[in-house]
Amino acid sequence: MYNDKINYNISKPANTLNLPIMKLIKINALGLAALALIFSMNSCKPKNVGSAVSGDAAAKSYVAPGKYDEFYNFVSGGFSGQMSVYGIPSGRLLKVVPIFTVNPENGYGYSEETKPMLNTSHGFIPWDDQHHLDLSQTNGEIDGRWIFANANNTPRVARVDLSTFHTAEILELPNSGGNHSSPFITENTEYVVAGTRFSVPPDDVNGDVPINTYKQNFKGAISFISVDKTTGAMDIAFQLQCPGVNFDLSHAGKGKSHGWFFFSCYNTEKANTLLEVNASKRDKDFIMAVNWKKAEEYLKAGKGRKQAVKYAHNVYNEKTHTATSEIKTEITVLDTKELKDICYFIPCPKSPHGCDVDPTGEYIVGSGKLAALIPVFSYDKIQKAIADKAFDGEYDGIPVIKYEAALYGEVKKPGLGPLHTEFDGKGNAITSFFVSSEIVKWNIKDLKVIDRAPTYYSVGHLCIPGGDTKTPNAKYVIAYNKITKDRYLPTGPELAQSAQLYDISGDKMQLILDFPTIGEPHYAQAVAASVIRDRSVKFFKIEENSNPYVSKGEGTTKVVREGNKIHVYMTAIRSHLTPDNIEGVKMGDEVYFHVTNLEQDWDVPHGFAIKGAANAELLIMPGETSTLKWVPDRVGMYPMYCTDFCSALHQEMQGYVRVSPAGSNTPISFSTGTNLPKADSSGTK
Ligand code: RUQ
Ligand code: CUA
Repeated sequence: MYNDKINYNISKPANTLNLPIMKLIKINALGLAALALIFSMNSCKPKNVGSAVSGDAAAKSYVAPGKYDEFYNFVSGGFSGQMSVYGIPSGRLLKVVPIFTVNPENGYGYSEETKPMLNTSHGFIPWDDQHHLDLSQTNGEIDGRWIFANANNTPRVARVDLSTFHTAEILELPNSGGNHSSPFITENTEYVVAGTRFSVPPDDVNGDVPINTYKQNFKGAISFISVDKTTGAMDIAFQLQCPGVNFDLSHAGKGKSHGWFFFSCYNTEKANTLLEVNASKRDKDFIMAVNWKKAEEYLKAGKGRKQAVKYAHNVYNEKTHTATSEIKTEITVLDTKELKDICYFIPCPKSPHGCDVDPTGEYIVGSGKLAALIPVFSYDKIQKAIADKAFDGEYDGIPVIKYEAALYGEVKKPGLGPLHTEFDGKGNAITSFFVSSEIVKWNIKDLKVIDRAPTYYSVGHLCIPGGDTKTPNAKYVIAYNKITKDRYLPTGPELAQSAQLYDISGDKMQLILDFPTIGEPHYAQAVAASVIRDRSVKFFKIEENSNPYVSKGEGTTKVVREGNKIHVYMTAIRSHLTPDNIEGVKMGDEVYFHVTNLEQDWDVPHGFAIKGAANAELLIMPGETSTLKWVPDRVGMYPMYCTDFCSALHQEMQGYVRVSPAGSNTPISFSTGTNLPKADSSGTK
């Protein structure tokens, strides 16, 4: 029946079409081989792709030139380390925000002011794998202030300020490896949580142990990061030490379940090799329910243990336009094995991935990557099970709630390879299915499938504006796909990363647009444009600029030698740099160009570049000061210029730096327009 239904409704990748679902339910060694086969054959082309988009689709996603989109869509960049921002429904790319990666386009991570943002306890790390984003909330609704981002590889959480679209803060996480279950927030942004994907020996014990001592020596950690209500400043409030499973994803309770957090866990087998097989042995893994209000009580009662660790905390200051990095050395850890009633395990079939909570806070959906059904758990039943001690023993000292005691019901035969679920706020859920390449809408109350639509191909994530808040805005769902295959013009071995937009305002989900994305998209967030757009900073006030190297007018520009360091206090305004003729630089000097953009107008950045700089350009916002370090490598004449087409005479916005041999007696001099070099008065030391 299941197969009949899909055959009838949609075109399926041929290789997965005829696989009897029963084979998938009993996973044994053979079943695993079959699954491996499906996962590797997931990208075949449905036969009637051309008919998948109907006639009025173009009109639905059309936003006329000069008109604004209705929604902002913030999309994680995966291995690009960036976040990109699109307009919905047009799919137009509005901005790329570098977070965990250097960006030569605007000098992030290259300018002296922004380098500290990428500092870690391992030193400067210019890249990461950015998977998940979460918009800040107040009372369970998106408030438009910040968006949080995770870094998987070198565990970090970032906060991006949505008035500037700048990365404002980055916090490294100790005791973690592969910060995947992150950054998920509570309904008033009290906390951002970050669960470790890899369990590892804690940072304060000797990690030089045989890998096969995993079961004895490896621990899981979940960080609760507090967020200051006014400034957004982050801090590790406490960490939970947990059994050595792998935390995958999570979501906070909301409404009635506010005070709880739910985490999907896999590798409850505690395997340390060939996880593909060894972490798929148990019939059920877990969702871990965390009572964080209880954890707060233990913390207040002094039950935490201080642990010596090392982690970086980087903060960007919009007044000095400068980041600072501090290495911190202590956190407080709560041991969930000793401290009862913080954590409970709920059995969840087959390596759960997405862990999603519906808008009412009552239903918790676990998506087992290898499961042929979707279990829906009930918050009320979980509470009752805890009160009744309806447990199936313990796992590492933590009670395991009986599956039936926590279960509201199962969505039967929804599709293959469920990953993520979003909610429409009208009592329905939409789940992505990687293996069967489709999105499926089902009713939360009766658990019946209502509609399904194919994706091209192998969908990972889904996004409904506000889809994980108390008040979803269910006009669209956006699917973020893992494979595009034949959907775009060929571009060599790698094809465009892609998203697809569906209109879900009617009974049937309707595909209306394909649009490419930057990097591999994972979690995304969307919100009505009105929540964000009026908060936008238009320029930085020059009188508030407290960068130590600012020049607030051309009269204060200067060139100062301090030993072999030369500081150029420079300004940029349409259409010249001041100074634009500089002499007296010698081989062996390090030159710092501190460029202040004097413009006080929206959207007038100036750029700065100089020949031979082993660095990116600067892109300096109006009212901002930014610094480029340059070490000339040979004697001669070096052109410099503005890189951003800022005015009709942008091309004239240029100048020269003369570099003389070490030991020459060319004095420091600088000028603009006079051709009369003026010697530096503030001192050649
Ligand atoms: S997670 S595909 Cu990092 Cu993308 Cu679910
Ligand atoms: Cu300034 Cu071009």
